[in-house]
Amino acid sequence: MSDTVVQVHPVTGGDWTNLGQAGDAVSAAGNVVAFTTPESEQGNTDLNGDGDTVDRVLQVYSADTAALTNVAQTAEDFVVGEQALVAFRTREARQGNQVLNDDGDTLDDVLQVYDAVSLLGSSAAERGTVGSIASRSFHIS
Ligand SMILES: [Ca+2]
Ligand SMILES: [Ca+2]
Repeated sequence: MSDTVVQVHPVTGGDWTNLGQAGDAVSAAGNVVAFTTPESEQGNTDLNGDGDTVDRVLQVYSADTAALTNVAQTAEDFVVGEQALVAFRTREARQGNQVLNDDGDTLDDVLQVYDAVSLLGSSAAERGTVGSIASRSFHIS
């Protein structure tokens, strides 16, 4: 089996950057590239820390900082917004049976948002925040 690997290239020219990560879905806006890495294609690495290697885990690359961040959350699907926000859908059962929407069960798909740059400020501490949308769950069939 061959793996699909994420590479990025600035539209203004320059060298390719091989992120060294498998990816099966990619979305980009501005300088932010988001993709999901199947753990099974990344050397059976547990990227979301739930003890298995069967998940597709969201990772985000910022061309501004050349930083690759493992968001460590499974993502069924995702979209990158114009202001470096990545919205994604996490199935609680795949995220180590974590309750992500404060309802006491692990049956839901929960919308989460990753702030790749930070709309709140520019300090490193404010970047990379993952927020769950509590008490909202939705199912896409
Ligand atoms: Ca895992
Ligand atoms: Ca739940």
